[in-house]
Amino acid sequence: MDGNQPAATATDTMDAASTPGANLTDLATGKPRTDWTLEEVRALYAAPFMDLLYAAQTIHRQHFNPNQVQISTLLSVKTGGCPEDCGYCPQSIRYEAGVDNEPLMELDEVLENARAAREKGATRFCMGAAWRSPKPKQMTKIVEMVKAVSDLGMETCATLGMLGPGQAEELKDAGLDYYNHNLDTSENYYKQIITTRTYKNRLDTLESVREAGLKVCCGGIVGMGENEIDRAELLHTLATLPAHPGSVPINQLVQVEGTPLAENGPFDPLEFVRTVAVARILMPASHVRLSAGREEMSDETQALSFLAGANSIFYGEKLLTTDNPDTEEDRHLMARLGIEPEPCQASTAKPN
Ligand code: SAM
Ligand code: DTB
Ligand code: SF4
Repeated sequence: MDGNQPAATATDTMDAASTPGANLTDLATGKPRTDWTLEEVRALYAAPFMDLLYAAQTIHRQHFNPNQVQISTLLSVKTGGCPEDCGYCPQSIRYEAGVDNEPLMELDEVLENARAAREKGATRFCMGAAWRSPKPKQMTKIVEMVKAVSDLGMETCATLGMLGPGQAEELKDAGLDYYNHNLDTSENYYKQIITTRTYKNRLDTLESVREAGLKVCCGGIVGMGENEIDRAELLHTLATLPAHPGSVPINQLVQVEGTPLAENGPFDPLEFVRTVAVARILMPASHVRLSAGREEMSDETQALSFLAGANSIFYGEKLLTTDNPDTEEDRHLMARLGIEPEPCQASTAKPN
């Protein structure tokens, strides 16, 4: 290329490409908007892979350092015995997935895990509980955990099931930064995966969380047998919430023996990357997390996902009950890609 010529822009390149059904030039502007139509989202899904990735990476660079990834660590503070029937979940009491019903973890053990995660470079600590929704007594203990982890100077996240308005405020007052509550899939396909709580229940919890002033972490799972329209509908719902979630976890189903979705079969890696790219274009300023399923993914799929705009991972050898890549392996991958951890965004940086 002539050194005096400006580099080709995404727009130039996309004009030259044939984009049947999709005018990427108009759609992929990088300006956050919450008025996406489903047709626009479907058009993005239908775009040629190269155009889509180029547009997603271009937008990613408008909002983020492309060589940084936010590092979160998960801890299951209450494992198993959950009364819900989520078809993907090994923690449901309805399935024989080899997960024992354990009591709520003691504060000391939670803090020990949080310190270890911080030591390894995690900046956000996410506490998960296998509950339909937390009870008042359980909330008291969770509030203690949130305060103590926040005092370590880490960002805090919790995922405890459905919340009412008072509960979201209680967590906010404790200093919680993020609440994770996923929509999981499209409203249509949802009914085939979960019967014990409705899509509306989930949207109501998200509203309570938002109104309490907590940041929202909300995404879904791919590879559950849904089709492309379901994935487009899920992303459309996420991108047309009153405000984009601050974090958008894209999970690939971890197929756990004993759960109804155990035999679902592999998910196309390029379709996974496409989902990440569409999420990045729709919610340009949100952290898009390459979440569950990395253990089953090749390094190349993960690298392509980062190129498509993923900029957050779960780091640590366990997710909640299933395996995540070894930290050594992840460090090696990040080094090969020249990716560094994003600095901590917690407002209280007072390590002790
Ligand atoms: N019980 C709470 C709830 O469901 O809201 C919080 C914990 S739950 C395990 C959090 C999320 O983990 C689920 O919404 C789902 O998106 C994800 N998840 C659970 N099992 C999974 C699996 N086998 N593969 C991928 N994601 C999974
Ligand atoms: C999210 O979207 N994925 C995480 C976190 N939020 C809580 C959970 C993944 C769970 C994978 C199955 C397991 O380890 O039990
Ligand atoms: Fe329970 Fe959450 Fe698992 Fe559903 S996803 S069974 S609510 S722990």
